[in-house]
Amino acid sequence: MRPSRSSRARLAALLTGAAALLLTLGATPAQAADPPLRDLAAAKGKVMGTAVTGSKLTGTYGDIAGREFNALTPGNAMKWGSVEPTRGTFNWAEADQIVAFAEAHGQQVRGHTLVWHSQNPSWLTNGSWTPAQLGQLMNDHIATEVGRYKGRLATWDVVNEPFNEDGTYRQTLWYNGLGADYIAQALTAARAADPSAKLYINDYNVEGVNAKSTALYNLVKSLKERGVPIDGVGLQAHLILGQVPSTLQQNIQRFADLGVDVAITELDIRMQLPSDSAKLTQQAADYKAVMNACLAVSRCVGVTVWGFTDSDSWIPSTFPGQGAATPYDENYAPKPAYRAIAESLGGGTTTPPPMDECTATYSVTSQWNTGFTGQVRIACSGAALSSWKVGWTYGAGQQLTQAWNASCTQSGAAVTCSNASYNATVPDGGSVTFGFNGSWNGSNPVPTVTLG
Ligand code: G2I
Repeated sequence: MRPSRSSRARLAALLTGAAALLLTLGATPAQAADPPLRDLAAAKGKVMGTAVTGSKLTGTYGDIAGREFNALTPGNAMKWGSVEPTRGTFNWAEADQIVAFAEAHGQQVRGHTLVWHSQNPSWLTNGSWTPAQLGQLMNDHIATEVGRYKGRLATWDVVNEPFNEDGTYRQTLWYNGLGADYIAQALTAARAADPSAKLYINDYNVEGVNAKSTALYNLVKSLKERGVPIDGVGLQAHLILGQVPSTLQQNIQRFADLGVDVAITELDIRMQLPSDSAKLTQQAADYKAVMNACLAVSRCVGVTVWGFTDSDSWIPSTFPGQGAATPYDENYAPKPAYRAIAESLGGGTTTPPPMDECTATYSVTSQWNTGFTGQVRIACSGAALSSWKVGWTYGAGQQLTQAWNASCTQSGAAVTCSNASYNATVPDGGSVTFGFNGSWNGSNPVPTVTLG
């Protein structure tokens, strides 16, 4: 995602007389509100993502997932055991739902994960396969799943967790059957199935410089030398309170220097329960340290949290007695960690979170020789719209050629877009996104958008 600029249009006209009176009386102080994390991140050209559970994407959970994040990772929905529980019988429902939600909210999707030792269907793990059969199964799985979402997913975690802690290869179904080259084969198959997706290897305990991350480093180096398609490494970052590795930024940098992107893919920071204010303060500092390490390296594309709320975290069931690992508590109240993330992204200076406004955010989603695709997202929080109109002025001669989900006209440099008949309403906590193609020449700066 390219940087975007957000313009906040306070829709005073939407306030009822009573609410306006309250504001004047100061009972509900009008405060400048911080933009959501996704706008702060987009302005820095970074991804701020979250893992999600498809069945929960309604109500407050859906509102926050759509409002605060510009990327989603299905927490479980795309794993082999989820999509093909019985050989040849596919269940794409949750994965499709998450991709549709992301597209409706102008979010990237990180596909997770194709080749792993865990959460595989029992027909696969209990089967007895020759190496040729196993290779075929892996290739077919990748072709089917990556092919299904071709052109729609930004990224795939192609191979997950290939290493032991000492840097040797993990003895998995794949390694035992195909040897270490299963990794190159999987990446090659994924590239063939979707040439536009960024292909990653993802692992945990590889955040600092250590034996495991060095093994990953050596693998990526050799894959690059061999010309195997590898675009990035995912550092999961399932961290323990107070234990952000001091070599995190150095480690990110050494991968970047190999010519690959780096993403923090599964950040959470767990603590012994119950939480208290000292622990939450430490956690905020830890979140900020991770954000800052990524922000300091241009090839670190961004950070994804492994669940944004403590009510949707894998920690308590896996580490009994531990939890509170995410930026929102179980009741969706932002914790100090949320504020720390916002601050690291240049926000977090005001309180409380957005209460009475709708905002329009312009971003360029892809760009080539003379053309580009862009989108505008209109999001409301504490307010709502029954129709909308946005405008901007192009500063470098850009010319719209086509728009969808809005009717747009351009006169000289001035563009005006208004809602289509079917997306006039932007509910409180909801958003509408429309897209367009345009041409550009020389430069393609992001204009300031006005709403209202
Ligand atoms: O284990 C934490 C993460 C480590 N890196 C790879 C990730 O894919 C992994 O995610 C977790 C999910 O967050 C959990 O939700 O992977 C776990 C499995 O290794 C997931 O747990 C499983 C439970 O084990 C199942 O009992 C449950 O049916 O979640 C399933 C769906 O809720």
